Amino acid sequence: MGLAGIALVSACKDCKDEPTPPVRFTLVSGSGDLSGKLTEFRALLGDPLNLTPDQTTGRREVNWDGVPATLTNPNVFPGDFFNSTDPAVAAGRKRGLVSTTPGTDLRVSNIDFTDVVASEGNQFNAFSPPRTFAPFGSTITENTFRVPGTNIEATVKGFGVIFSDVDNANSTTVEFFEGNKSLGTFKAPVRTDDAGFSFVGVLFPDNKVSKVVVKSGNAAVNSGLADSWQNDLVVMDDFFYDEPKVN
Ligand SMILES: [Ca+2]
Ligand SMILES: [Ca+2]
Ligand SMILES: [Ca+2]
Repeated sequence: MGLAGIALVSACKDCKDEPTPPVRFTLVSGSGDLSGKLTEFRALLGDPLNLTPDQTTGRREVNWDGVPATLTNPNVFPGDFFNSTDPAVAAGRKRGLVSTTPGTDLRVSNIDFTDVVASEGNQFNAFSPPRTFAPFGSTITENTFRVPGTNIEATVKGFGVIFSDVDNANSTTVEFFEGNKSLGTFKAPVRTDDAGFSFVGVLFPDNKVSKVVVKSGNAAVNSGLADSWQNDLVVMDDFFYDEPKVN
């Protein structure tokens, strides 16, 4: 079972209005063998796994593995790749995800970023081989949602992400927003086995999540720093979210 909880979003210091009601959530997180955690989180998001636009239930997943070779390894990955609105483009690119970074670029790798951080080849792993994902010039990736195949802004109830090589219990977080209001920040657990994967997924039954800010590590993958507890380099693989909708 996931960890159900409530979080007080903001203390109302001097205001005379009613305090902000607690936010209900279900957290699913873990490291090591993630299979049970993913089964649990997929069930929370709902079935089926949607592969085409015009859906109202179920979930979406992005494993980066369908990204073409021309957009893999150079710093040219367009953050709206999985929200194409072009009728001529295949349905597989219409998943309603738009990612941006305050850094310089987004990058998809099929070689575990070994061309960037040579010493990390045996630490970064693809959960779904061969491709993984990371921001450059920053550790932050901001994710928003659209009705798949359109530019219509949408929200989700839940979002989860698999990380590779979390060494520091405070380096890697996922923060959820409803409009400008933070619904909470959740930490990824440190890696616990040779595969090195960690997962964080949170579902908010009463809220409309419009933005998910992922902080993967506390030093950018291309910082030139060696991976350490202090300068923890982390990459991402699979994303999971329920069908983006106008609620
Ligand atoms: Ca993958
Ligand atoms: Ca490491
Ligand atoms: Ca690391």
